[in-house]
This record gives sequence, C-alpha cells and structure tokens, in this order.
Amino acid sequence: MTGSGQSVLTPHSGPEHSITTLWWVMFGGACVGLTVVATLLLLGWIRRNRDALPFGGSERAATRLVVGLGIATPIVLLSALFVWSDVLVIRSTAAPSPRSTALTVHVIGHQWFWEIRYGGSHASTANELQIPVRTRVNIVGTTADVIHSLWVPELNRKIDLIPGRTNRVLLYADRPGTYLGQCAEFCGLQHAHMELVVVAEPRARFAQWLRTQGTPASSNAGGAGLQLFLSKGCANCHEIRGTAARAHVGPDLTHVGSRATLAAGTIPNDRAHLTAWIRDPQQLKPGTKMPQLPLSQRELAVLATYLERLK
Ligand code: HEC
Ligand SMILES: [Cu+2]
Repeated sequence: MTGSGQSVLTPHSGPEHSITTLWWVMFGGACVGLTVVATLLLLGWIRRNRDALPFGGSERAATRLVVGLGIATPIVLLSALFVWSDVLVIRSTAAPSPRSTALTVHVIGHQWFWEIRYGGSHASTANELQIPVRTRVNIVGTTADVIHSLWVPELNRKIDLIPGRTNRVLLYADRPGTYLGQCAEFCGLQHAHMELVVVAEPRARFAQWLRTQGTPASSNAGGAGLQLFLSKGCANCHEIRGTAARAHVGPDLTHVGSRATLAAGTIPNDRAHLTAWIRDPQQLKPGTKMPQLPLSQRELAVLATYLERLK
C-alpha cells in the first residue's frame, strides 16, 4: 500500500507531480528571496554609521542594484511563475476530456458524506471511491445541498462542488493504494468529518468489485432485519437496491457491509461501531442528518446483523 496521507508533497499521479514541483520551486524561490532581502537589511544595519557604500560602490551602482533587484527581478520572476502556474500547471491538472478517460464516476457532496455513482453501472456507494489503478478516471462532481470541495491531495487539485453546476477533475493513481481525500470547503457542523477514501486497485479486482456493487442486495439477507428497516423509518432516507427502500437522503446501504468505515471516515465499520451508530448517530457525529430513532436492544441487534451482511 502506498499513499494514505494527505500531503501534496507525496504525489502519486502526473498532475500531482506538476503541483508538487511548482510547490518546491515556489518554496525554494521564496527562501532565496528572503535570504537576499535579509542579507541586504543586515548589511545596512551593520553599516548604519558609515557614509560610503559597501564594496566601494558608486551611487549609480546602488541605483542599479535597487532597480535590478527591486523592480526587474520581481517582474521577471513573477511573470515566469505566472506563466508556469496559471498556464502550464493549470492545464496539466485541468478537467480531462471525457474521450480521454476510461471511466466516469459521479461524486455528489452531502452534509456530511460523499455519494458515489458509477457511470454505466447501478453501483452506488458512499465515501469509498474505488478506481482501477493506472487508469484515467473522469470525476464529475456536484452537490445535493451546500458548496463542498473535493480534494485528494496526493492525486490532483481540488474542485468545488456547487449547487446546479458540475465540475470535473481527473483522478489517476500510478500505484495501487489508499489515498485520503477531504472536504476542503467549510460546509457546516460536521465538515471536518467528511473524509473520502480513494482506493486504487488492479483492474481485474476493480472490475470484480464494480460487478458486485452493481448487484441488488441478496434476497436471502432480508427477513426480520429488512422488515425492521422498512418499518422503523430507515427507508425514508436510505436505499437498499432490490428492496422497497428507495430514498436518497442518506448513503445507499445496498453493500454497506463491504465498506471499511462508516459516516465518512468517522468510525470503523465493525459490529460495535455500527450498533453504536444506529443507536445514537448524534453522539458519534453531532448534528448529522440521521436522527436517533427509538429502538430496543433486540431491534438494534437484528438491524446491525442485517446491515453487516449486506456485503
Ligand atoms: C432522516 C434521514 C435518516 C433516517 C431516518 C435514517 N438515516 Fe441512516 N443516515 C442518514 C444520513 C444523512 C447518513 C449519513 C450520515 C453522515 O455520514 O453524516 C446516514 C448514515 C447511515 C449509516 C452509515 C452509512 C455509511 O456508509 O456511512 C448507516 C449504517 C445508517 N445510516 C443506518 C440507518 C438505519 C439502520 C436507520 C433506521 C433505524 C437509519 N439509518 C435511519 C439519514 C437517515
Ligand atoms: Cu463538505
């Protein structure tokens, strides 16, 4: 596994390499600039009681120094940086042309989770964006409510998810691994608990995963759990494909058991946390749009068992 950090300085794609290089050059340039200015200041302070210019220089040499370092150098450097960052880097990180990508994935921001839908498939999941490795993936982003911002720092720049608009970004991972993304635009109470995991897998494994995710919930997993799900109000907000639950307020739960985390990276997806989440989501993620519903211990256990099995 590689990645799994959120540092723009560990690039794992072509576009991110160009961003990282730009970052280092700007940082290096700023260090050189600071050193030059600080040295000149220091020199002036050391020589504060002397009339003559340093190194036996003339007035004209001093003027030339001021014009050269103070005006010409910044103009040349800033223009070069402008061309590099605003023309070249922006272009290399720009939205891909749909024809150049092998896969389109729709990402819809919600307070406070990511809905993820795969083009040409029924697959719909949340907070876990699986992609095939070394494949150009066209991410189409929008929002169901307020403005969010999609950012996977090791793979590319961010895009804003804006109501009524779609923005696109290329995701490409040069190695299999897990890459952490984050909502990068304050979007309300639980903005900080809005994590996205990008999992890049070998193509065959990805294809297998997508096939499984595209299938409806296996019918033999239903029974008492499904009945509770439908009768206790869960189905007012969630979809479980293949059942009567068809709402889209919360994440699609058709294959919730296959995810590594719940509630946008807030808790691990194990029996204890799943039960705790259904018992009182507000305690784990205060303000979350899922209400606490009155359920007995037994009902909780039956629901958890049902959801756990939705792999
Ligand atoms: C009013 C709408 C609403 C109702 C009713 C509701 N939920 Fe949710 N549920 C949500 C929302 C919204 C989220 C996403 C919360 C977040 O991450 O901030 C969620 C998240 C979840 C998750 C985590 C899914 C994931 O992949 O992160 C599970 C499991 C879940 N709900 C189960 C249930 C069960 C079981 C019930 C019924 C007892 C239920 N929900 C009732 C809105 C609802
Ligand atoms: Cu957000």
